[in-house]
Amino acid sequence: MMATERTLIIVKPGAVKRGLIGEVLSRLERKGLKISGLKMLWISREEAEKLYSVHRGKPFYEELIRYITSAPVVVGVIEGDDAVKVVRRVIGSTDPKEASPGTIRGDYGLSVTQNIIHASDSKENAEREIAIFFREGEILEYSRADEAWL
Ligand code: 3AN
Repeated sequence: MMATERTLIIVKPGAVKRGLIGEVLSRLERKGLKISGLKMLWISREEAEKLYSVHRGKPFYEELIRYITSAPVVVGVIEGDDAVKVVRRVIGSTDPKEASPGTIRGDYGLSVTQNIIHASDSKENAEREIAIFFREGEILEYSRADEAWL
């Protein structure tokens, strides 16, 4: 059973600084996923702590917070059938050294901290993470013209 879902993505600071915003968003678009919310912002310490609350106490936690707050990011709400799973497949494994070529992480780097893009790992986390960065009015309803062909 297919179900339209939404998920949160974050184009991370390293990808923004490397000029990869368009490339990353383009890969999600060409897969047939819909961008229903999008903004550029500089994540605050408080937002970063909320986003990564499950990682608090882990050895890489401080580095993660420092990195995600080090430069602007692009946050997006991505919609589509089974979007949570599909987006994570397009992105690839957490460790870019293990991520398959053809995935975003597999094609653009080697560092597990600076791994280009974040995406929610469950529907529940997607809703929690979307609420950190978006008000409902900022998420827009429309159809893609190619929807019937995807
Ligand atoms: P994913 O982003 O694939 O869901 P998580 O949720 O396990 O992966 O980890 C969140 C973020 O924490 C990753 N995107 C990565 O930047 C960082 N991270 C995860 N594991 C490590 C690690 N062993 N060393 C350094 N950073 C890590």
